Amino acid sequence: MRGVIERYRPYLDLADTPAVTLGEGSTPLISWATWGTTDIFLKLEGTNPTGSFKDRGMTVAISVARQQGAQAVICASTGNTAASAAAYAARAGLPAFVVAPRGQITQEKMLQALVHQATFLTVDGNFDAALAMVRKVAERTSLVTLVNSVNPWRLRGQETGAYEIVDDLGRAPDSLVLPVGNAGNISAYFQGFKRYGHGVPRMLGIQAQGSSPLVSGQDVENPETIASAIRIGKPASKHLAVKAVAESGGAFLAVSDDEILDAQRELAAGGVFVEPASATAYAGIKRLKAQDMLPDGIVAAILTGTGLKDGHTPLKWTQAKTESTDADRLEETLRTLLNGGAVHVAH
Ligand code: AN7
Repeated sequence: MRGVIERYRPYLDLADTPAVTLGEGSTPLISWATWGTTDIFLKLEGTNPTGSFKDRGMTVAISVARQQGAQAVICASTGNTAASAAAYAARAGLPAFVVAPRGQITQEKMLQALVHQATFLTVDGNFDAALAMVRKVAERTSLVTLVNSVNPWRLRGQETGAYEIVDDLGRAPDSLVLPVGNAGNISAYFQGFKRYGHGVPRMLGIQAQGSSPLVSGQDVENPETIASAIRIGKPASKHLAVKAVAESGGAFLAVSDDEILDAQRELAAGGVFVEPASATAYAGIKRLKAQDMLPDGIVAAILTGTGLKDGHTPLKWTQAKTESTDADRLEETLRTLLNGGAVHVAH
């Protein structure tokens, strides 16, 4: 497949818009575990071209922007939107401007924006302040097109994740679990399942405790969490997300940073390395399991971004053996670890 526009064009209402694509989408949906009457599936969105789910929306938003004659694109970002906007703008031959909260996005995401030649700016404030600023500027001038998820084409593109899950399973899952920051993705999936047919899952939105306005029902002035991608206190699409959860009989849930790190570690121990924001979804599943509240049937979790997006945070729980070795010491190490019961198997 050649990207989500070519795969799903009739569902996107794009008619003849030429696709600006990097071959996004068609990501793996893997069977992870069966616990009692619950089957857990994971959708690995980190396999998208820039390493996150944002590419699904960005291919559509930037294709439309280019067709409409945009001169440049702009976004605020906790990192992944910036990386994706920079790459797709580069592919389209358009200048990109990205505004990030100073010191609050990972170096890897900043580097992605820079290597694709975006103009990278920071604000002394959080993501919410950055988004308010770029929205104001995009309203004032027609020089730039806003490609945050308040641009409806972004959500249309992100609907394709739902289409793919239905194509893979032959129907919608019974429950869908996603990390929630600015609340665009949960809204897009809900819209997507409705548009594609074959059922709508219970939508379960997981937030980080220090950054959980949809759980408390109140905007958060100073959001805090180790999951920098979802450090967002005033979600732009909260009205859509609240509707998605209410209409589908779902819920919002908050998990602590410790639960997020523990979920990241457990996924990695099973071969799946995701960034902390994505581990938040799995932390939600673990919490429900621990409380014996895991729904029956198929539960699919959207793992939104690759672990390589944040190489620093896992240092909190990884251990490197730094001393040098030789054949004798290596053999001794193997004997100790494999016979001594020191090896932990995750499942
Ligand atoms: C890995 O890049 O908001 O609820 O500016 O990067 O649709 O916001 C990223 C969000 C989940 C939350 N997982 O999705 C940005 C940005 C990862 C993310 C989310 C983000 P939304």
